Amino acid sequence: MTDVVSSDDRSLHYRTCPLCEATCGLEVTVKNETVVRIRGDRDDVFSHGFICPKGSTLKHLHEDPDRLRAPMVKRDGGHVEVSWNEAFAEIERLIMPVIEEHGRECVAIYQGNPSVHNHALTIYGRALVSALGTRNIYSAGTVDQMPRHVSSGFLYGDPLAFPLPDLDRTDYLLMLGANPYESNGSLATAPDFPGRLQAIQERGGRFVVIDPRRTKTAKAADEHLMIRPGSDAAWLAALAQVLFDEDLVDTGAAGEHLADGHLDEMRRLVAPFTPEAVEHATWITAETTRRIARELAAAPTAAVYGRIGTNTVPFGTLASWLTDVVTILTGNLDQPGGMMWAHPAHQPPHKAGPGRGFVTGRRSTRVSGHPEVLGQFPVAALPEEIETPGPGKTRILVTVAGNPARSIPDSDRTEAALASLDVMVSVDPYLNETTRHADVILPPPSQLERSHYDLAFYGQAIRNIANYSPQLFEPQGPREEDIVARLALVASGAGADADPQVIHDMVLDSVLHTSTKPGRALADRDVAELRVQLGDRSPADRALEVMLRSGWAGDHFGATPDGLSMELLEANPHGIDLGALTAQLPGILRTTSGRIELAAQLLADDVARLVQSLDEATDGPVLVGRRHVRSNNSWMHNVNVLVKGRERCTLQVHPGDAEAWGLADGSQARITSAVGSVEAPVEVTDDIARSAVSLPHGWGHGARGTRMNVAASRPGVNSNILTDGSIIDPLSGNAVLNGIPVTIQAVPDAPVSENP
Ligand SMILES: Nc1nc2c(c(=O)[nH]1)N[C@H]1C(S)=C(S)[C@@H](COP(=O)(O)OP(=O)(O)OC[C@H]3O[C@@H](n4cnc5c(=O)[nH]c(N)nc54)[C@H](O)[C@@H]3O)O[C@H]1N2
Ligand SMILES: Nc1nc2c(c(=O)[nH]1)N[C@H]1C(S)=C(S)[C@@H](COP(=O)(O)OP(=O)(O)OC[C@H]3O[C@@H](n4cnc5c(=O)[nH]c(N)nc54)[C@H](O)[C@@H]3O)O[C@H]1N2
Ligand code: SF4
Ligand SMILES: [Mo]
Repeated sequence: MTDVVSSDDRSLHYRTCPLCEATCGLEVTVKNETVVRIRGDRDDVFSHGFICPKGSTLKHLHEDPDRLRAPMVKRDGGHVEVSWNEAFAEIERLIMPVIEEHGRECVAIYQGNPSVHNHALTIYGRALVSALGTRNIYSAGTVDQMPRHVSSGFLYGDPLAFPLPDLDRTDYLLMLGANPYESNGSLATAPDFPGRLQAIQERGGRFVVIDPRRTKTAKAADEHLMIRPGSDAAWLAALAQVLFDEDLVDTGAAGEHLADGHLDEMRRLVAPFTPEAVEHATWITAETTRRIARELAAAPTAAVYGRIGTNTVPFGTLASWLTDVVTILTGNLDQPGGMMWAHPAHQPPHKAGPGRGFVTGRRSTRVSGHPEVLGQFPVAALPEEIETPGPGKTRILVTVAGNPARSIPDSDRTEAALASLDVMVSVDPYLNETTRHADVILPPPSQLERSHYDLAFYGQAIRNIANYSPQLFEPQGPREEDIVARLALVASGAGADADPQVIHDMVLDSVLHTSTKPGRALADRDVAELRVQLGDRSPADRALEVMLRSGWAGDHFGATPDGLSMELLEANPHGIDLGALTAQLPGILRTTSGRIELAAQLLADDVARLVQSLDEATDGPVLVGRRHVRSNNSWMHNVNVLVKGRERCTLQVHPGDAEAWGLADGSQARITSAVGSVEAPVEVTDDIARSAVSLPHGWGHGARGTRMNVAASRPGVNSNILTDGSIIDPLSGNAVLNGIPVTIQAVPDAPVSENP
């Protein structure tokens, strides 16, 4: 029973919040087709009533007058509303001649962050990419977590198999470059992350935060160490060095799965990183490094968890790898209370044995030769691919749920590149800094007008959970999968009038085909027989139904009667808890050896660069980012209840630096990097390390041609004007967004005008 109708015509609905990775359960009260209240669902099996200030704003997003309800087409430099048929006809008219002249290598796609918070886009993304017929694939993954994929790919053979901190059972959490008190957690889906951290302390455990800022999370921690931005990899290597040097290595049960000789190779690789050798480069004293290594080794269970601050730096992949190395050396991999893998309901059971392994660099970018990773190119390289003439130049760009004009490095260059495209098409609900460059904008229904299942985030949740939310309101336009299907058909050359059902059938067939492959639970089943068993649902939900029913926890279309089905999920609107994480070794391994490749070659090869960095650490100011609980990257600044109050887009400066640079709290500073310059109001605070400064990302609104009126009234400045797209982590192609060298100057007060 999803809906409860009370006496005064109010009805209660239970939905999972799709806005961040925490997957909180919401209780939505509706009266007369209008949302009158949203609060945390106290009966949600995972979030138990927790909610953040963004959760209740699904109402505001749904009702936002600036949210696009009809497609927009560019006419005479501005955007005008058109019908859906006209929009697709316009796309066909614009793209086909360019494709005919330049071939499909002139097409590129960028998939932004909300496309993994939306199962329709997750399921239909591949169909769109294959219809576009291009290998120029970019996503927000290369301004975010790609290092974690690459290190997991090399270690375990599967780039999606990254271990998660077992927060609810750990005795000791070492957390680097993450601030879950604001972000609510990432690559570790754990609603009420703050509450789970407090619970570690309440049961006598400890959590330690490594961050150049004294964040809210750091303030709650038992210990906080201010680290030099970008140096986590070196510091983690030092922890490993101490573990070897002091004979504290005990790999525990995971030890038997390590590839032969790799432990010795690891010892050799980290040997140069003595605590003394990394002291200057990391700002952490040798004594402290030794103590933390000993604490990790002594703790009954410990988890080492790194996020944005460890990923979006020049050694992102090494830092990500070394978090797992320290985990393994202390016997905490695949152990309750350590780092464990989720096993989401929709996945098949794991099978032990050698896999296909993980490779990168099967092709490379045209201009700078950056290797492909996970089938993608680094998005930091997108602008140069658009600018640089010659065969293969990007002329057509499709963006889906992304705002690269604010989220990728070097925004001035990025926006100039977007403006120079032959054709740009965006699937997006807002006319924002990116979509203002689009020839056609296709707006999806609101979050309340679609169903929701966290396909991506249950794969990285700290418990195995299944929770499905039906749509609350009937969509006012086509569903997002219909939009993507029609776009795919136009792009494939089938024409603007082609029936999207063709794509829906293809997507469903492909999911059915996968779930009936040899070795799968449904291997001997007839696809036609399964198809008729599917409910009368939206196309994306039919594909989801196959995935859920064929997964390890599924009902296998009747063969496992107690298993998950859509009916069972609908009958459990607060979710189904499939339990704490369980040991997954060795079945999860997909390396060619079937073992953990602890010292995989490409990772080992990059260590020389890390050794070299120890001598290169300079003292100049560097810029780091930050998040605030009331923001969500670049796109929720149009919600008044979230942006009202004190200015949040400030440059945080340490009091000592402020004095040296002639800055006062509330004054203006000019921040200049190798690629750009911005001015921001100064916030003097000792919550930031000396010689680091911090600006949040995702601001810089009010650009000409955008239609986000609230955001334009509180524009802030865009920190990505300062980040440099030519500097990336070479193994993952991930952009460097933290530790940017900058210079800071005081901006003299504007002269006070004499006239009233
Ligand atoms: N300097 C700096 N830059 C950063 C970061 C940083 O820490 N520092 N963080 C990086 C990270 S981690 C990320 S993930 C990226 C995010 O990068 P992006 O994904 O490019 O940007 P977002 O700001 O998340 O914008 C999301 C877009 O999707 C639209 N949207 C929202 N919901 C939907 C939907 O359901 N369907 C569709 N079609 N569109 C939707 C919004 O209107 C918006 O245009 O930014 C990165 N950029
Ligand atoms: N409210 C809110 N929630 C969000 C988002 C949002 O924009 N707003 N975005 C969502 C997304 S897309 C993501 S990916 C997650 C990110 O989730 P988190 O990783 O938890 O996000 P941040 O708050 O950016 O935390 C990164 C921390 O790293 C620190 N840092 C910077 N450089 C370094 C360094 O070199 N070393 C170390 N050790 N620390 C460093 C920063 O000071 C910052 O405190 O949050 C998600 N949740
Ligand atoms: S923490 Fe994330 S999932 Fe939970 S209410 Fe806030 S935005 Fe939604
Ligand atoms: Mo992200």
